[in-house]
Amino acid sequence: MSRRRDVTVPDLVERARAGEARAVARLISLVEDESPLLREVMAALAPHTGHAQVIGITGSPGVGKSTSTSALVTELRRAGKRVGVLAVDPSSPFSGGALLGDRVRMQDHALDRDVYIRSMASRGHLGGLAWTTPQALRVLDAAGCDVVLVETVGVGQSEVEIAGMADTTMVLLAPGMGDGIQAAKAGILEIGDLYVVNKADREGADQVRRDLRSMLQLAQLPEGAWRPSIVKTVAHKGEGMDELVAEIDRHRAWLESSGELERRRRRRARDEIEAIAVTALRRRWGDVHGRSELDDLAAAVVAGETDPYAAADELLASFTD
Ligand SMILES: Nc1nc2c(ncn2[C@@H]2O[C@H](COP(=O)(O)OP(=O)(O)OP(=O)(O)O)[C@@H](O)[C@H]2O)c(=O)[nH]1
Ligand SMILES: [Mg+2]
Repeated sequence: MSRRRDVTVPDLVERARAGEARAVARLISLVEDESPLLREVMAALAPHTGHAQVIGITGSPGVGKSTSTSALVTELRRAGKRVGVLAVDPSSPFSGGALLGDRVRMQDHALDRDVYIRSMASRGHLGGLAWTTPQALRVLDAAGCDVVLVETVGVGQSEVEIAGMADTTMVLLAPGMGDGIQAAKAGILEIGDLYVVNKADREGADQVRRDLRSMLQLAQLPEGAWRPSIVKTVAHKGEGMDELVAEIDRHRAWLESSGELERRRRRRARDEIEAIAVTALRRRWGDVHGRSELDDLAAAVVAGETDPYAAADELLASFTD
């Protein structure tokens, strides 16, 4: 009965491309719902992608990612860019919930037609973050965003995954959060193109910067490699945002001149194809829905009736049947 059913994919795509927020929202919901329509959606979007600059923003809980994102949006809007914001919560199966606070921090932009803000959950999805985020990015890209900011809280593997999806990855730190040690532990020193010491109005910001700089200097970089820069900001006052945008632009120019942009995008497409293929394989084997062929084979391996290699062969053979 619902009118929604009457909406066709070409119609939705056309409206999203014209910048209609509701159509964009609907397409991203199709991603979240793992809709069977996605195949058609992605085919329709493909010719219109490749324009958006994707910037990943990560860091420990509370460092100021959402506040910085909002301040960056302001700065990018001043430069006349259309901006998409994707807040990905890697720990929640529900969108909106944990990120409600973000909406409040983003309300400056709520009425701006050239800003599209969306929270997205990823847990509970068959392919997780690796599967949902790139597809949502395609939607925003095709919808005409010049820049898409992807905020993810740095827990577990999520920041490394997001870094793989972004052209430029920004890692936020703040004084008083034991970030120096945390940084080394979580391996964030390998993923940042830009490091932001936020809450520079607080004591200890210069120490964080010094610690970070000396840790970054230990890295052996090949000739011509990008040397990550460090910017100090006070996000809720918008301080340092002009410098941050200048560094983002400088990194962008390096990405293009070095050929790294193309390399990153190909690697991203590779990961995306892999995530879709692996998801399809898992679904086929019933990995998530109750008893499956995989369970049966596992039981056989435990019982010594077969070995893992033979079992894997059997599983793959069943896929090509
Ligand atoms: N003093 C000071 N406070 C800041 C600054 N930037 C953000 N805050 C405050 O820090 C708190 C956390 O900011 P958020 O932007 O929500 O941090 P977040 O990293 O998005 O947090 P999660 O999404 O929960 O991981 C808020 O109360 C902000 O107002 C800053 O530069 N200086
Ligand atoms: Mg946040």
